[in-house]
Amino acid sequence: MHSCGLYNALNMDAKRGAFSLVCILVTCSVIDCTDCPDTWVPFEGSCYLFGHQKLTFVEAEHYCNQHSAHLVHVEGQEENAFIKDYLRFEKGDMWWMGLTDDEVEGIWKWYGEVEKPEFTNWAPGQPDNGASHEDCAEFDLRTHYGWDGKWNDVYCHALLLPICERTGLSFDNNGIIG
Ligand SMILES: [Ca+2]
Ligand SMILES: [Ca+2]
Repeated sequence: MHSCGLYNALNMDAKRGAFSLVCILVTCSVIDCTDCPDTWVPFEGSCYLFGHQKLTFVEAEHYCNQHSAHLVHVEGQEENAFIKDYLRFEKGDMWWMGLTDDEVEGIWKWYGEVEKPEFTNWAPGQPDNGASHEDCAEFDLRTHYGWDGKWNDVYCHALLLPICERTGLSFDNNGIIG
């Protein structure tokens, strides 16, 4: 899918799809665009795959690796908002991101990275390391909690849906820039 940032904003309002042609005609010449494989969603230079098979955290990371990706690393407010908005139109209310405190309790890190995350969006009272055993983070849209996609730690062997992220190809008026 060849698209760009404004496309995504429009996309959310239109429940996806209807504005893609508008984007290609109007905005791709003025805003940098991201090229993604089919079924992947572009946003700000990355491509996202919202999986439909429930997996454990490790299985989900492996699933993403098989697609040349990793479980999503949320680098800031805008990326977080993009994902939350997208999930409102998806079936499923618990989705993995690549964040874990499996190595050292209470020290959350993006899987495979050394640095601690600069941005987080935990739900009220989370992470709570429930039953002393919750070491993997998810977007939680369960209505009875009312967290509206905020982050929660859960048992890593829970079966949740994966969100994969990989680098996209960016374009400007002259073609590929990265
Ligand atoms: Ca924990
Ligand atoms: Ca929790």
